[in-house]
Amino acid sequence: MNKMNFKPFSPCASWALSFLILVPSILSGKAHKESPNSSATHLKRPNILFILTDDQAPFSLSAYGNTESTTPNIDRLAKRGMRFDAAYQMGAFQGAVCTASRHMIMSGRTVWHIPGARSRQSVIDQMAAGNPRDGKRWKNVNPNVPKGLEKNTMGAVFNRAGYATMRTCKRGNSYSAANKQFTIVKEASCRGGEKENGSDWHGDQVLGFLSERERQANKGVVANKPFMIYFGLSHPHDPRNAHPEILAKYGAVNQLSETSMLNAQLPKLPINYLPQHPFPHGHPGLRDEVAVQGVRSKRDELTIRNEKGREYACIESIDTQIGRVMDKLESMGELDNTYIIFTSDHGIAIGRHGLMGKQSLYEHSWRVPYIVAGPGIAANSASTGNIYLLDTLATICDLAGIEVPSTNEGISFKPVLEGKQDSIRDVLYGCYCGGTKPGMRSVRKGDWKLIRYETLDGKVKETQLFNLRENPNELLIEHHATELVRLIGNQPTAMQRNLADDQAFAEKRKEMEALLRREMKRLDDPYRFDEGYINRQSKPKQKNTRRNKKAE
Ligand SMILES: [Ca+2]
Repeated sequence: MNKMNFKPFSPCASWALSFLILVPSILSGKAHKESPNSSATHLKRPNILFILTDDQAPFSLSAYGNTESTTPNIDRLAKRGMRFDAAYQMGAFQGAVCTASRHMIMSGRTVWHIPGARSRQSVIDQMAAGNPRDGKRWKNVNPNVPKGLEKNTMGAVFNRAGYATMRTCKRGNSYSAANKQFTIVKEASCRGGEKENGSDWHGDQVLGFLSERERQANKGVVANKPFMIYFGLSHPHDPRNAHPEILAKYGAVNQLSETSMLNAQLPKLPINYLPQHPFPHGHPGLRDEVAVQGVRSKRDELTIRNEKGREYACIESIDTQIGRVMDKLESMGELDNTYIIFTSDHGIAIGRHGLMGKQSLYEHSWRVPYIVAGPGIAANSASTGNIYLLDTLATICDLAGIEVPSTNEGISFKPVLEGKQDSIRDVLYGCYCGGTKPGMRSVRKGDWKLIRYETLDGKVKETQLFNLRENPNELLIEHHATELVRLIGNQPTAMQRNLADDQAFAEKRKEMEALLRREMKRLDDPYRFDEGYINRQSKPKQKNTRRNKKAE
């Protein structure tokens, strides 16, 4: 067992008790289907089950084309509903991308309008004072963050609407004031390799809530309110300790040893794998790049393939929990009246582009998986329409017939779910500046995507331009090297590279740069490129720091 995760009296230990309580319902086996003539179902307000994994790229799922991971229950969910191929999280101004993302999910607000974000005026003031790294002086100066925002977040909104609300999730790196708004809260960070301290614990909490609801309803003790469940899981965020029997399927181990060797069962290297990123990404000593258990700074084939195996094993455990909950809903006759959303707080690299973490704006980290199933949503459908994670609150309010809070800035994509509209927005903006400023920004419109970097006191200035239709994996010129072509087994096409410096695309680059500037302004991004808002005093750190250790 991993020492970091082992807590003798962890809430995870209550798994055994929960299991005993749940045994009768599990033993009752496959449940009956809801009666098709239950017209009352259509009059009932719908339930909401929001499933959020931690650090998961869409490409880890067979619903998104992965042929190596096994996720029968998420597949089943995708077959019941709609898959989104352009779902994104807006970004982060801190190493803990989780934290910013979860603030946006809970509040439906854009990235520079959430607690912790800096305002443009504060950046200008701090620059004028010559003290841009004074963290204390950054706080509480953003007029774009409404006071008492937590009262307009997911749990609070659904409580007011008469829903029974419940939340399970990892601890920390989220929006604690919003988390407390749910009526029932069961939090623990469960990233162990055993049932007691892994994803099963989160599954047990949801099953416990549903079983209790069933018991109460049978007794007629309480009115049968609709429910809103926030089903968060702690994995596949590292440490990716997985059940040994599942790991074996993927040829992986929780701890590599000096005698460990490559084997055919291990997942392949990602198609956009690189042994290192071509230039500094702007966050020296970042925890996710240097301190992930079992990986550290290593990017060799065995380390990356083993870590992919650990990731897939963790995802398979998550999938099992989703299956248990779906089966339970079916046995209770609630499945057909429940909107189920499956997504993650952001993506993750795990060897892609030479990176390990999620602190970049490549598709693997900027994008998220997003699947919605429920009443009125066409089965086995897909949408290429752009959505942000922060559109979730507006959408589930819309689906439930609840008024969207005035502080919300997201857009309901219910019309897309109903097949009435293809998309709700044309342009997507992304940011990451947890390290040196102004950091990196991205913009996407149609097939075109631009990423701009200005980091390390302006020493790094890079621009990438991709045509995602031609180059969905954002392959770079480095991927054309003979040695890598041989290793990965993929020969990139001529268009599969960064097109930013190609004269043939100079106009497109200009257009995308202008679009990015407009988006930065529109969204109150406190930084600008080429305006000197660069921290001249910062010194690149070579070693991990205590502050960065917290980055999740
Ligand atoms: Ca995360």
